[in-house]
Amino acid sequence: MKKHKVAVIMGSDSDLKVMEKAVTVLGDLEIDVEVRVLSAHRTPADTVAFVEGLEDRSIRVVIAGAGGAAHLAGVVAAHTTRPVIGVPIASLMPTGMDALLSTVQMPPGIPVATVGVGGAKNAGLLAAQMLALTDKDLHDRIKKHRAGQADQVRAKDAAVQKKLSSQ
Ligand code: RP5
Repeated sequence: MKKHKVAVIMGSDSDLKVMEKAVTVLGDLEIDVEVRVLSAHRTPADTVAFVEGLEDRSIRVVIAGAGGAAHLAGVVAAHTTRPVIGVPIASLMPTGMDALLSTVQMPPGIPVATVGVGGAKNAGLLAAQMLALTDKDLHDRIKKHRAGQADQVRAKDAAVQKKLSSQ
């Protein structure tokens, strides 16, 4: 078993194509992930039961993605003091503006750290950075991940330079 555990939950299986980006990056950073479809309005009792059992299952951060009137992250945050990261998903409105405002505009007292529309990868990275506050090995893996990203940008830069210089 890995050292840390993060829950990645979503309002519908139609959100999975976005939310699997969080699952992938957490796996790359060697963090255990529990993935669930839980709806704040279609399965409200299951959602609350899931959140109430978080601490017993050693889940330290929750990433919650939903579209439309996206209240899943806020409902989860209301039932736990574990940090909750919200991912607004473009589903009912093509821009995702409905989900963005529903997730980000939490009234004072119950915070949800909201990433951009469809920003599940950043949600995974942010969860990892929270866990890395007390884990140097994980911190080192995050630094390595960033270095790999920088190498990819440099390779793209070199390719663009080469292409333009041959025109
Ligand atoms: C929300 O409604 C879900 O998060 C999803 O983004 C949206 C549509 O759900 P489905 O009709 O695809 O199940 O609750």
